[in-house]
Formats: sequence, structure tokens, C-alpha cells
Amino acid sequence: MRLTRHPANPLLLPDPTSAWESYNVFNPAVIHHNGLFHMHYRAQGLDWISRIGYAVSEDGIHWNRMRDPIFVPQDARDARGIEDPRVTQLGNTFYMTYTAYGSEFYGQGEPTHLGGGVIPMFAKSENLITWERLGPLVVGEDNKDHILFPRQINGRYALLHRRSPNIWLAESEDLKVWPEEWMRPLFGPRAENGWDSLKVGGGGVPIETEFGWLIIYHAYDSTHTYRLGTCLLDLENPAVVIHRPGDFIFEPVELWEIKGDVPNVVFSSANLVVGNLLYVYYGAADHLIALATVDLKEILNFARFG
Ligand code: BMA
Repeated sequence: MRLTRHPANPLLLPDPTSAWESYNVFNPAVIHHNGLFHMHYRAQGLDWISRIGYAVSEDGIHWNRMRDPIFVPQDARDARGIEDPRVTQLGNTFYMTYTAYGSEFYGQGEPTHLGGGVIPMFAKSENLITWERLGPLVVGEDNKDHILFPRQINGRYALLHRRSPNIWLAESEDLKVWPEEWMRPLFGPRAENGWDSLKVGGGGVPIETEFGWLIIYHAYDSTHTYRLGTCLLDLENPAVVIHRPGDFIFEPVELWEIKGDVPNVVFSSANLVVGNLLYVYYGAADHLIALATVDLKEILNFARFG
């Protein structure tokens, strides 16, 4: 089973007339809200610093971008960039999880942070445009690819995150404190399996289905080729993996997936169901934004029995 590339790909390209998004646009979050698709995407321009741009679309294919970035670095913790947003709606509030890439000087003398490293962060918004910083999930470790589940499970908020090289689950009562004793490893690379043999990390917001939480994740192998895979987690206890097929569902094939800023990358942080289709938006070679789709029934069948 493979995802199908949309014929209009690639959907979003760097803008050579714009200082902040002239080199790369990639790794977007996309939600479907009030009849519109809303995209928050990572962009790099002349200074190579990642900022978050915003675009809106009626059909998910043709996008209108805002001229200026909507979320930009503010201090030493994110001075080198705001990366890889994921957006989850909880009630009337939108939460963005993103990776802050700190200045190489930040953290000197502070044991809580890997100087110049990455920090998994939260922000929230009521309108998808203005974002308020909420702070980190954890500090002082190699942790990214954190994604909030779209509802509470047994009274707790839940989140996927990545303690390298594995995908972990975290839980919280208030979205502020994520106790270490509630953090559990979910699954890791499969050395014997080739395509997901080195590292795995979560993709977009988990999708609630009658068969469990449908998860799309990325993985890479010894050639540093990024592919996408899928699995199903138990609805009421997402620490339980119901099934994880051996095969991947998507890999770099097109020229613009193989060549770009970072070669051989398809990296998704947006998987959403609209009608009967699963839309999987992805960054291609850390340079462009594209879309692949699959019938929801078909991917669920694969996730259950593949
Ligand atoms: C990961 C992340 C992504 C990126 C990918 C491939 O570690 O940093 O932002 O798309 O590498 O370069």
C-alpha cells in the first residue's frame, strides 16, 4: 500500500522575492477548520533561520500565503529557528507544538539545556495567527517530534514525543506539567527492517478511528532516507500498539523529493481526514511542500492487517 501523490505537486515553493522564505518551505502543519484548510509551515530565507509562515486554502491545493511570517524567533532559546510545527485543536483553542533551535551561546552554565540544541515547545492561539508561547515539554535532552492528541484520554491530555531514537507517550492533567513517571516508550526502530532501522518520530495529529488511533510516523535508515510508516494505538490506552505493519507507506521517488536542501526526505507533520480521504502534507527534501492522499478505509485496512 502506498500513498498517492497529488497531480498538482509540489503545492508550495520558496519565494525568491521574499527575504524570509526564499530558500526553503517545508514540514507544514495543516488543519481543516470552519470549511478552510489552514497551513503553518516552516520557512528559511537569506539568514537560514526558520520562521513560521501561514497560508489558507479552500481546497487544500491552492494556497494564499500571508506576506509576513506569523511566528518568529524571540530570544536565545529559539534564536536559530522555530521548526516543524504541528497544530492540534482542543476545544476552541489551537495548540502548536514546535521545536525551538537555540543559539549556540544559550544554556552556557545552565544544566537544564543542551547549549545550542533543540527544545520541544508549546504555543497556543485562539485565531491561528497570533501565538502565545507556553514553554517547553522537557529541557536538557534530545527531544522533538512532539504532537498533542486531539482529545483527553481517561481524563489526561496525551502527547507523542521522541526520545531519540524511539517514539514516546507523555501525559498531563493540565497541559503544563508532564510528569516523568507518566512518560512511556511506545515503539522504536526495527533494526531488521531496513527502512525504519535507525530512528522513528511521530507525524501529524493522531486520528481517532473505530479501530484505534491511526498514527503516521517518519523513519530513516543507514542511507538517511526518510520514509513514512503507519501503526494503530489502542483508543483508551495509547501506550498499547495494536498493530504496526512491516512495510512503509511512502518514500522519496520524485526528483524534488530526492534532490533539494536535504536529499531523500519525505517528512510529514500533517495528516488529516477530509471526507473519505486522508490528506498527508509533507516537506520534500526540506525544500518544498507537497501532498499525498489515500482512501481512509484503505489505509486503515493496511494499518490493521498489513
Ligand atoms: C529532522 C528534522 C526535520 C527534517 C529532517 C530531515 O531531524 O529536523 O525538520 O525535515 O530532519 O532533514
